[in-house]
Amino acid sequence: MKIGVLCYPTYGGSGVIATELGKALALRGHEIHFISYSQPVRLDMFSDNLRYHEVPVMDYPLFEYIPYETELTSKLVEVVRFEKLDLVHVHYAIPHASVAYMARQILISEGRYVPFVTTLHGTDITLVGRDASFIPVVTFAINESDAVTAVSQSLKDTTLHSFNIKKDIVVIPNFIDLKRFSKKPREHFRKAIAPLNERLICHTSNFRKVKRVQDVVKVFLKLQETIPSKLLLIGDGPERASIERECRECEVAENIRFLGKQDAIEEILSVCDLFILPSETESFGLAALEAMACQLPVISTESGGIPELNIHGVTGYNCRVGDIDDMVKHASMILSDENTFQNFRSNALEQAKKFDISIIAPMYEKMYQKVLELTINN
Ligand code: GMT
Repeated sequence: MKIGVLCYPTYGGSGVIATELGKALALRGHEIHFISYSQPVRLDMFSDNLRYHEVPVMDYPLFEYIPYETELTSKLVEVVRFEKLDLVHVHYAIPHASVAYMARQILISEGRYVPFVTTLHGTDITLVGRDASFIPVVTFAINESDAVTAVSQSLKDTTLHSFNIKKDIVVIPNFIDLKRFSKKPREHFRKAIAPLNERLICHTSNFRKVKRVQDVVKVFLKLQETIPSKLLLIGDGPERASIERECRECEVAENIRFLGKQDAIEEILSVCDLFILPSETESFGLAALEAMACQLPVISTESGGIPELNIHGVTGYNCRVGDIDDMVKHASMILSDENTFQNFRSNALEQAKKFDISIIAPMYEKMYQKVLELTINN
């Protein structure tokens, strides 16, 4: 199949999933065309089956706000025409679903129908999409999609609850490449960070408010009173500067490290002992899955789709949003007994295996085939 992919190219989970899926499908023989305003960060491998088309973004004095949607639509139409794409897969509804709809209409006027699949990722529904100003366009574009997927049952339920959706939504969970994300022997690295064999606590995110990174620090500060530990914070974003400033002023500042954006996250996860994800909302929690694949138990919240991934009492614990004491209590339960800790570690890996890309990529393939069959039969 020849598939066009619209996604955000940045470090966000939806861009990562879009790119990794595209790479996997290219390896399975499909021709994948990414269309975005800059090269997706995970598009790091060469293959004749992988192409990237940059959307030119015109800066003109009249445009106080750049008409990106119009430029993206034009680019998509151009790529479909020239590359003869069979289908378009859009990741993150805003604005990609309405862009794909517009492109489909333009192509219909030329006598060809190019179907599009919309994958809902989370904040396009839970935060941004529910804003009243977006509702008519998001609802229409979801309903007009040839197929719709959501990355968790929870996100599907929220979408059906928040919008007037007539289209069937299929749950296809996020995935991981276990060949890349696995615990690597990096003892020298661990010794350098934790010379006294302290426990290493870890968090990865885009440091947006919804991630509640300040809760990670609060949990760590309490936990380290009884369990010698260090905290590694990976990623960057709007909340980082203020949280980093506060951490510099605390007594154990030397035990908290801000590592910024990292490409080889699996190398860092490999030396850690526990992952904390205290998000306010989280449709899936891809960062937690990456950690679990590297054998880290997870302390997270019970919000959104997290409980579908992190099994309470088995791979970690899910606590109420903001319940620091409960998170500390459960983190201590996991870390203070070696047998318990090793059980949680192996349970985390077993659970992560269910989300291997080799299991999930064929689900998308099947969905594309179904959509194409319906298109031909209509
Ligand atoms: O986590 C973010 O804020 C980024 C956002 C995105 O779309 O890039 O992530 C969402 O999609 C990820 C991939 O499907 C999910 O793993 C995240 O749970 C989801 N984030 C939220 O729902 C807050």
